[in-house]
Amino acid sequence: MSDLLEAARAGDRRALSKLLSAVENGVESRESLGIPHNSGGGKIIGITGAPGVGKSCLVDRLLRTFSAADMRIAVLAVDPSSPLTGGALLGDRVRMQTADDDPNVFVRSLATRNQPGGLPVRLGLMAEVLVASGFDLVLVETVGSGQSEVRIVSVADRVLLVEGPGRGDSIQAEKAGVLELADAIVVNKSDLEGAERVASDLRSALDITGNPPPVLLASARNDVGIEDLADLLLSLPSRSGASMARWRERLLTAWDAALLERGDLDEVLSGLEAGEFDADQWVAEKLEE
Ligand SMILES: Nc1nc2c(ncn2[C@@H]2O[C@H](COP(=O)(O)OP(=O)(O)O)[C@@H](O)[C@H]2O)c(=O)[nH]1
Ligand SMILES: [Mg+2]
Repeated sequence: MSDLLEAARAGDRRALSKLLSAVENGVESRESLGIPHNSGGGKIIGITGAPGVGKSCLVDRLLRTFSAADMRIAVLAVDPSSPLTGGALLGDRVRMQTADDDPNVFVRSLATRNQPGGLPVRLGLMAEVLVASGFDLVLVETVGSGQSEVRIVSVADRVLLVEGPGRGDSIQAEKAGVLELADAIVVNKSDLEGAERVASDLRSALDITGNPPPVLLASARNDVGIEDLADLLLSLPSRSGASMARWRERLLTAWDAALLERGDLDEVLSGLEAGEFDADQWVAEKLEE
């Protein structure tokens, strides 16, 4: 085991931050750290849903609840890159107020920097490093738009989809294919009108799948339904039937990572730009090798 991982396991937060940076920058790998492939044990939970639906507020409530039960919880918050700063937005840090002064809680924001699928290539390994560092649960909050909502299954053992009232969410999620992959759904903002309607619409839409995930109601604002949600997340079974879709996303993510981490990527891109070959041709050649 690397010294950093050992120190992180012993509760050294600076060592953990350094370790995560090393993983994020590709300095440390699964092999160098001796971390086994994720066996899907359920400790890594993806939290996805449209922007503004209340994911960060829910995560903050969950952190308090788990911490009060003396569990160690880590959060990886994936933010859209700001073209100006290239970094994470401040909002999530402000919202997750619990984080800074609670020894049971560790929060880290990550920028996506135009990664394919909207997720950082090494996000999965970072989450696994947190598990290896002794966290009982790792929550991964995604940007919640487009492909990242689906790609989260390549990283997370379980996926919680957050919905809210009044935005035609269920239809959106259906389009994005997230409904098919979610292991549980929480309709947040139950303090607002229309939340129960959204929940019952979702339940009836999902009933016909023969394999519906649980649909809960909660209000992060009023701290309602959070205990039930926390309990559910602790023993959430993987939804059967979502398995092939998961493996498909895992394969695509591994494929993207392999491509992006090629040493000759810049040359390939220049070749494409110069019209020396086209992308389909190049891929076909590599597949034959
Ligand atoms: N009424 C109501 N508003 C909420 C609730 N949870 C979050 N919000 C508000 O929704 C907005 C977006 O919340 P945020 O957690 O940042 O959403 P995210 O983009 O999904 O992470 C904020 O203005 C919150 O105050 C809730 O349970 N009820
Ligand atoms: Mg957020």
